[in-house]
Amino acid sequence: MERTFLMVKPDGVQRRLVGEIIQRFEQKGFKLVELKLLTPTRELAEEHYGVHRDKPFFEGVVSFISSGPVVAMVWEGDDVIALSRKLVGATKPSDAAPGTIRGDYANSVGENLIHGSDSVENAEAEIKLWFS
Ligand code: DGI
Repeated sequence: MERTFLMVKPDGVQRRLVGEIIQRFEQKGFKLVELKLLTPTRELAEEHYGVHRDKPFFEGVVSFISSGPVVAMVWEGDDVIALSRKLVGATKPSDAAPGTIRGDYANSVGENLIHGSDSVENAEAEIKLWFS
């Protein structure tokens, strides 16, 4: 059974969208196996987005993620990594299809409500980083 790491970002918590977002994954048939509310330290945010360290938006994304409470979660199910990415939707607002979380609720590339692991390797690393 596959597992993935999902996180409702600070904008999702502030906009009271936690319940709506969780409901979508429950309705899809996935199982919630870990959940915690925390304000990530800068160090944790930098490690989480380490792959983007050289990108111009790195500082912005790190500051944003560590700016307030997030809901960190582990979800389980068949093909949950790829299917979650479909429920989340594309990063750019102009590409995020209606019916996806970002397509329905986000209009900014930076403040896009939710993170979802994009590969088995990253899911394992992110679950370890956030829940060990
Ligand atoms: O996996 P995603 O969250 O869809 O996207 P990603 O892994 O390519 O990027 C991680 C986060 O970094 C993304 O959710 C928002 C931010 N980001 C990515 N590309 C840009 C960006 N932020 C800004 N401001 N501009 C970008 O081009």
